[in-house]
Amino acid sequence: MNSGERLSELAERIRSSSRITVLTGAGVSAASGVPTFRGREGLWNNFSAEQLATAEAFRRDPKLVWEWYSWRRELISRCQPNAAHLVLAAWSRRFTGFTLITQNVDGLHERAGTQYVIRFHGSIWEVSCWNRCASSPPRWWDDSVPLPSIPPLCPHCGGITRPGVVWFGENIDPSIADRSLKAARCDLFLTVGTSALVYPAAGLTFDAKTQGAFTVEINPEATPASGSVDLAIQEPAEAVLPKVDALLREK
Ligand code: BV8
Ligand code: ZN
Repeated sequence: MNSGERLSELAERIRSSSRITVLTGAGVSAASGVPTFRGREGLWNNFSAEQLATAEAFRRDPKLVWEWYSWRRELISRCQPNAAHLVLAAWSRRFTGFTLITQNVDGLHERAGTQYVIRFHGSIWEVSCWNRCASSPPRWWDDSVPLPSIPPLCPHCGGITRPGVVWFGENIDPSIADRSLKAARCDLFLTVGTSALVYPAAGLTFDAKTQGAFTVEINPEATPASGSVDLAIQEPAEAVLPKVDALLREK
């Protein structure tokens, strides 16, 4: 199948599906200028995941880890949602039975107006008390740029806060994991802009397939999921999604 045929196939599948679930990764924010994790300019290239995105790293050097998150927050605050975010947001409003699960913590899907985003790995715009002090909520919104101090302090106990994200070696919030597994029971599952390396998020595509969904991957590079999905579209999300949306509007 050529590219045009692949896009038409995807449009046809969307038309005939009553439950559509989309899983996104850093690639969907690449066109907005948010560095991916493993690309050439990937975030991890300068740092290793083990160095920074783990509770052990934070325990060892909270200032270093917060300097990395603060740098990302400032960068993301200057980025805008791109065409891929905007099409997915329109679909979240137009289609009933539509669920968007994102691994991204940048908040761009929400800023694009997407309804009911499942934030699988939390949000860079939320924090929680590192001491989990009794008077603080489990997590709270803090989008201050720049941060008032590094590390920022918990207003309830004066201790330090941590970013409201899921680190390597930490469990996914059980209710989020449960909602995501339920959402994988769908007619059409789209995985967009993820290297399909990080579990359990990457497992959702295979869960969807084993439960009978037609699975589609949108990613300019091949990934460990490419050989298993029913349709692989090896093009950038910000090019593919508007074209598919245009096809949907034709009929
Ligand atoms: C868990 C939040 C149970 C933070 C992230 C050993 C010890 C401990 C754990 C493990 C272990 N071995 C394996 C594990 C499990 C581990 C894991 O999977 N590790 C991997 C590296 C092997 N997972 C976990 O630890 C998870 N928890 O398993 O709990 C447990 C408990 C205790 C002990 C064991 C298990 C928690 C993982 C969550 C980590 N947090 N982020 C933060 O953001 O700072 S993960 C981080 O990477 C991102 O959130 C993202 O979700 C994830 C994957 O990255 P991608 O989004 O896919 O981005 P990437 O750069 O990789 O790829 C971008 C893609 O886009 C590319 O393919 C590119 O081609 C494409 N692209 C580029 N441009 C475009 C494009 N596509 C479309 N259009 C474009 N224009
Ligand atoms: Zn506190």
